[in-house]
Amino acid sequence: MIVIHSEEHRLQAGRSELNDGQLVPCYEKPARADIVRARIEAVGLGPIVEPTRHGIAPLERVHDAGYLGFLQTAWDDWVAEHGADIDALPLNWVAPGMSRRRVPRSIDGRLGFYSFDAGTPITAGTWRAATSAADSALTGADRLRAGDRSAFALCRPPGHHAGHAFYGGYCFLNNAAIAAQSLRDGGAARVAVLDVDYHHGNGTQEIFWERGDVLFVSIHADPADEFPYFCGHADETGAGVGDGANLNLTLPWGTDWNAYAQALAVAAARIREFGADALVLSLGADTYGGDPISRFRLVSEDFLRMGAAIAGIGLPTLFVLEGGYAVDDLGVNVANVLTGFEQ
Ligand code: Q9C
Ligand code: ZN
Repeated sequence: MIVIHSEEHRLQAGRSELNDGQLVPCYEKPARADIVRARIEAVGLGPIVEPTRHGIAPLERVHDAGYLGFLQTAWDDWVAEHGADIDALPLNWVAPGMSRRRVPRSIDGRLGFYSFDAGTPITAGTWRAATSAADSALTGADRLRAGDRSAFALCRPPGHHAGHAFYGGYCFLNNAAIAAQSLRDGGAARVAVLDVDYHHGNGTQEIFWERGDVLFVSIHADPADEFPYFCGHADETGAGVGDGANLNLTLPWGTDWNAYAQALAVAAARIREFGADALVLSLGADTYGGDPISRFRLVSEDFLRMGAAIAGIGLPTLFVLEGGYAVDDLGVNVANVLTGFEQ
């Protein structure tokens, strides 16, 4: 399968994130994409091509224009206030009952307004890296439209935690949602998004919450225990014409392949029943037992089985890279899903 990849991913290289009460080196770092690329080349998965630039219009199909404008200038505004030696991190958020009527003027106020965690630094290259990732996903969608059975957007920063007007969870632009919307706009009547990242894809859920034409299915750690904590529960099924087009399959800490495979079978059955024309696969490999911030127990061979199960859905499939922080094994785990799909 064709692999779409831009070197501009490395422009997102945050120094630190707030985790367990301290600033620690960012888990979401350029080495992640480098090791995936190296493994893709080693196994000869397919040609690696540059994304084509798609501009801002397909981003505005999914994200708020004010939010996109904020993201474009956030770093310059931060530097004007605080200098360039520190990454931009938010410190204040609204709690329920507090007003959100106005967008604050100061950069510190706006960072809090448009975010939901302190783990997602904005840096000098964030906007360029994030748009390169969206362009990779959009180029992959173009390939499906041209008739390819599959494509892989090897991109970072990831996207599935980013909503219509917010960033967080290392995500700024929702690459998978942007690609799914592009497939709809290109003529697919129904599109499914399956999210196998360890964390709930809260941004994708929010974007398609009231949509009956895009099915969102996510398999993830129970948000009662795990990030993003406030959504991803099984009783969240969508609203309006989208009621029933959102499926959350939650699993406990310690989940191994046996239990995971059962959830994957439920997800596959729901996607087949939905009658989608294409599948966007949010591919996080942080379900791996060796992941430093996650608590599932998949082993590397399980990712081959995961790929085979995804192939069994029988749809043209665009894989979009999300999380996975056990960097040394990330290349093998991600490539295993893709080779498992192709076999
Ligand atoms: N103590 C993705 O996988 N912080 N994002 C976790 C753990 C946020 C993960 C802190 C994790 C976000 C794309
Ligand atoms: Zn994740």
